[in-house]
Amino acid sequence: MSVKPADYASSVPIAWCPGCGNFAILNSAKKALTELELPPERVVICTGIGQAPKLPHYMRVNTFNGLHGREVAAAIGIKLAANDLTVIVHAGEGGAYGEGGNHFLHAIRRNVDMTLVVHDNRYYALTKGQASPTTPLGTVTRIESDGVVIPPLNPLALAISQSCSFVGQGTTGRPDLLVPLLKAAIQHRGFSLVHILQSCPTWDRVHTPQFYRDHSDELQEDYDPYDREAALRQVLTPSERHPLGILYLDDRPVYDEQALEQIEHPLRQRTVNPDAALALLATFA
Ligand SMILES: Cc1ncc(C[n+]2csc(CCOP(=O)(O)OP(=O)(O)O)c2C)c(N)n1
Repeated sequence: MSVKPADYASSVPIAWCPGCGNFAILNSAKKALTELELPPERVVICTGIGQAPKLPHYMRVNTFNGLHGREVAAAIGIKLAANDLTVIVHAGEGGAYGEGGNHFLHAIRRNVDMTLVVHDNRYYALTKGQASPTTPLGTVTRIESDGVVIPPLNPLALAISQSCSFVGQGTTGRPDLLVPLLKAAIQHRGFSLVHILQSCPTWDRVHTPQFYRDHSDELQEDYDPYDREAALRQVLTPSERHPLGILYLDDRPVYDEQALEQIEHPLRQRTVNPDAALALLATFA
C-alpha cells in the first residue's frame, strides 16, 4: 500500500500569519508521515490550544484537540488504549513546557511510545505575544514592558538530564533537516522530543529563518547521541549557536510495552457489554 501526499491534504483555510514558521512544520509533518508510508487512519495528532496546535486542522488525519498544556496527557491515554496507532503531539513551547510542564516531565519518565513536537517560537503567540518559558532575558513584550526578568527554561538540558529516550532539535530556518528528524523521532520506540526553533514574523523580529540559518550547526557525523555527558555539554555550554539533529538517545524500557504485558489486550479491542453498563447504572437509581 502506498501513501500519497494527497492522502493528508485538507481544504481547510489556514489561519496562520503569512511567513509563519508553522508552515514549514506542517509541510514537513505531512512529508514525514507520507515517506514513512503511514496512512492517515493509523495516525493521531493530539494538540491543545495555541497557534501550533492548529496544525492537525490543516491535515486530513485523526486528531484530539484538548486543553492547553494537557495534550501529552491525552496522547498517553490514546496510546495506551490503542497502541497500534502512531501518536504524535504538536504543541507550542507554552503548552509543552509551561502549562504542560508537569506532563512533560512525567512523559519523559514513563517513556510512552509517542512523539512530542514542540514549536518553540519563544512567545505565547495565540494570546498576543506574552513571554513564554523560553523567551530570552530582557525581551520587551507588551506585558513585560521593562523586559523579561525570569531566565528561560533549557528544555533540551532538562530532557537529557532525565534520560528522555530521544531528544532532537530542528529549526524552521532549515526545513530540509526537519523531515529526516521527524521521521527518526516517529520511528523511535519510546518518548521522543523534537524541539523546533520556529520563527514568528508577528511577535519576534530577531529570530528570523535567516537568523536560525546563521546561528545553527548540524551535529558532526562522529557525534555520539548515546553519550549523555557530551549531549549535556552541547546544550549547557553557553553559545550563540544551536546544534541541529539527534542530540540524545537512551534505549530505555517503553511504558506501553510493559503496561500492556500486564493486561489481556488494550481497551480498544475490548467488546462493549451494554447490559453490564445498564446494570451498573441501575445501582445508582
Ligand atoms: C490552562 C490555560 N492557561 C492559559 C490559557 C490561555 N492560552 C491559550 S493559548 C495560550 C498561548 C499559547 O502559546 P503556546 O503554547 O506557546 O503556542 P503558540 O500560540 O505560541 O503556538 C494561552 C496562554 C488556556 N487556554 N489554558
